[in-house]
Amino acid sequence: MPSSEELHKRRTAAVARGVSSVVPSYVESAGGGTLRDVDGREWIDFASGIAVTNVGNSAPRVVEAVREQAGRFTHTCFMVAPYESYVAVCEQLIALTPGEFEKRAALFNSGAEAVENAVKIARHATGRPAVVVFDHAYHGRTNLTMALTAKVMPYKHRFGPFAPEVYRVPMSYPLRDGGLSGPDAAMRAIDVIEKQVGGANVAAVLIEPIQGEGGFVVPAPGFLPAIAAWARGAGAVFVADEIQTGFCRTGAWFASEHEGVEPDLVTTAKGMGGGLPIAGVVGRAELMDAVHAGGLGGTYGGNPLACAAALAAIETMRELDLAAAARRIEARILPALERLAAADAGIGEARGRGAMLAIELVKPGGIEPDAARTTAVVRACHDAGLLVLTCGTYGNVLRFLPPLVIGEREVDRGLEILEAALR
Ligand code: PLZ
Repeated sequence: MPSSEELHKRRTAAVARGVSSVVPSYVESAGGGTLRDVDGREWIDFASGIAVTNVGNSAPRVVEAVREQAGRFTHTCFMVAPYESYVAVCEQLIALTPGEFEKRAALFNSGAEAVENAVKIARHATGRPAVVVFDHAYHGRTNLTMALTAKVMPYKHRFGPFAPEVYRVPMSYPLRDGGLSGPDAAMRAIDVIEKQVGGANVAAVLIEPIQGEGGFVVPAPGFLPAIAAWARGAGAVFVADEIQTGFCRTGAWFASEHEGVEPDLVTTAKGMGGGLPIAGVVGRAELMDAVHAGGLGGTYGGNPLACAAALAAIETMRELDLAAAARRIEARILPALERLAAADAGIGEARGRGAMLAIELVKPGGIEPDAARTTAVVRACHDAGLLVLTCGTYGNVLRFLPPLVIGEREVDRGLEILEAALR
């Protein structure tokens, strides 16, 4: 097998520079909570391919289901000749998302595509144009979702013009808004919506219940319910983007549950497919069914291999109770992060839920972001074999997203590496 160094040379000559990688090592195999590279090094996986391999890499049920499906048929296009597994995945989305009301679902290929379709559905159902999003939000890289995403570098720089009728309002960000309460932060956002957009113009309010790329920002308690209640009152569709938070990641099937919020629509992807590309929009039947027949779709949406993988991943999450596993990961990692934060004036906060945890690095004595130290710590982690990612508008958040099936030994080893890297 070629070495990572050789592969890097080939890559530079073949792969566009715009597509970059976090580590220079090329993967040979992966499973559970580790990856092995082509140079024979083992990595502890605190990334899960950006919150995707919740059930682990090559989870046995997923592998078996994909293999079995590949032998029967690989693609017909659900819009041409339908098959059961697509329907079954929609049934699972309906059963697992919050809210006992009547729902429908539709399947797509990527998170961005799910978000685009949620906006299409909300606009169609309400007949209104405006979409409200939040500071630090991340919703994708397609044209509409770039407009919905907050951060310019690297996501939007020189890629405009962007889609119109997108309005950004302040987020609840306890470390950075002076500890504004959830309801007060919601009032601040609602005031901007009412004064600058107008409730009657809003098709959708779109929010990540815990922000992902934007910095693992957990809004203050009461923020999400207040925003959802306002949307209901204004006749706007409340859309929870659970693409990163969904499928047991935060210790519940969906993060909206922690605040008792029942979104009108939920977007899902990532963990849903156990590593295969699949995404969904699920929510109120009257909204989903408002769209005319033929108005939603795509060649590959709900591809049979991806549906087989999703059904197997969901079964694995149920059988192994991976929501509980995520809570156990939180119980093991978060106190350790809090101890590190207490001893290090450069850690502004340890936060997160379940297996979606982070520390935000700041200049000692205040909350000025420390991106340089974040980069240095991440590099030291990589040198020592711990795969971690950064995030945040200011690039100063270290995030921890282990597969939910990771072993305690790997978690503890990962924390040791992190602690040494911070030193
Ligand atoms: N909504 C909340 O987290 C994807 C993006 C990585 P796609 N997050 C990882 C990168 O740099 O491209 C994401 C998300 C939330 C939407 C998306 C978009 O999902 O499957 O990447 O399109």
